[in-house]
Amino acid sequence: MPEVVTMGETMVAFCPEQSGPLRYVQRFVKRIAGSESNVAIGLARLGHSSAWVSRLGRDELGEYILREVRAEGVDVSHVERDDSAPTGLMIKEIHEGDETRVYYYRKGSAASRMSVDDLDEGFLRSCEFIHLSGITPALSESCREMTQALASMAKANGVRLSLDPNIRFRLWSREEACVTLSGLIPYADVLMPGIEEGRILTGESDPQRIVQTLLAAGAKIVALKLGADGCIVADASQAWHVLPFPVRRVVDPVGAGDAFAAGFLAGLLEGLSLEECGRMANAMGASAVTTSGDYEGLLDRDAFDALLEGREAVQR
Ligand code: KDG
Repeated sequence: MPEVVTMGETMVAFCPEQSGPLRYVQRFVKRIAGSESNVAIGLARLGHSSAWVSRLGRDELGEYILREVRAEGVDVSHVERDDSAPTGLMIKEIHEGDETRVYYYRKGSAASRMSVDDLDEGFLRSCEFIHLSGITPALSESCREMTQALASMAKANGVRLSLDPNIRFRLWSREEACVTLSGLIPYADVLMPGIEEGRILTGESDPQRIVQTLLAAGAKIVALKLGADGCIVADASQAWHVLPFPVRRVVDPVGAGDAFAAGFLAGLLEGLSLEECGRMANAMGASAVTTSGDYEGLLDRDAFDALLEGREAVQR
């Protein structure tokens, strides 16, 4: 059985080969994009077993996603196919200074039709962690109900819940996000917000106060991502500011949060201290931003251990 099960939508992403308005772009690179499958892939790179649960259309794009995630060593045996709804799609547009805009074509997608009927309790109770992001409850009413039911199911079965708020304003309002995500925080054994999300969820601006407020709201462990400043990791009895791993050049920051989550969960699975989990998370986040694509830059275990130990990776 997988150690970690993640659940959420993965789309096909068309990424332009040139910058400027899409109307003038001729060529695109086809990739996959989905926060939860990124986390599952990150864990697999680090040698942990993971599964990704979702719905895809019974279409070629769905076939492509399934193939890619499976090829990364993730269990996709619980991905359902939908005969009457398509696989979600997103198209990126690159502007001056590498600013990226995203256009979603995911309303009514197969994944947005996930519901409590997609929760296979027998499968979900056998893992150590269930990882969710705040993207899933923002997809539809049935997805929102499903995430709440999943959080209760995890608690009832003694499975630890990991939650990345991943607030996407394209999908819901600040108010809707706050209400729904605040309802999930008491179920979170691990909560991994970015600093801006921490501000939104708590109304506080100081990082230490954000962490304390989220712990008081019921999260057991908080890992607050501070970008270039590393992270703060804390539980009821300890708090650490963990310094970042230096990055020479940021090529593509998308996916860094998912890599961070994979590193942190891997550390917990390996029984490491919170501080060491934060270090692993920072190192994974740093490796994700060095290449384009959400997860392509993630290191394999040998190279990752070499990075952690400050030595050169062996060239094979
Ligand atoms: O974390 C990165 C993913 O979230 C991204 O690849 C897909 O933006 C995305 C979304 O909203 O699902």
